[in-house]
Amino acid sequence: MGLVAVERPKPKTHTVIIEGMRFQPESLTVARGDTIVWVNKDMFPHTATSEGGRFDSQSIQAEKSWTFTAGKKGEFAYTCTFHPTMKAVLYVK
Ligand SMILES: [Cu+2]
Repeated sequence: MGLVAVERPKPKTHTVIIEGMRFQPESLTVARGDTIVWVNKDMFPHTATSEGGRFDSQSIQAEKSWTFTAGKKGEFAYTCTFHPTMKAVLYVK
């Protein structure tokens, strides 16, 4: 009887494109430890700000990006504080 080795999946990197006043994809599911990169393709700043305060990119300038590593399970609705009609959800499993 040996020890059962449980392989942890390697963390992945996911990309959310911000373009045309939208987060793409609007719904993203990641695993704990994964990294999410928001890339602003618009010509003006946006933010990725979770409603519960879990994460806040602050202002992401045009052609810039912001990286967040998901450390906690949950469902995180987020928005852009400059454009409250922009809505998306990050699910961390
Ligand atoms: Cu915005």
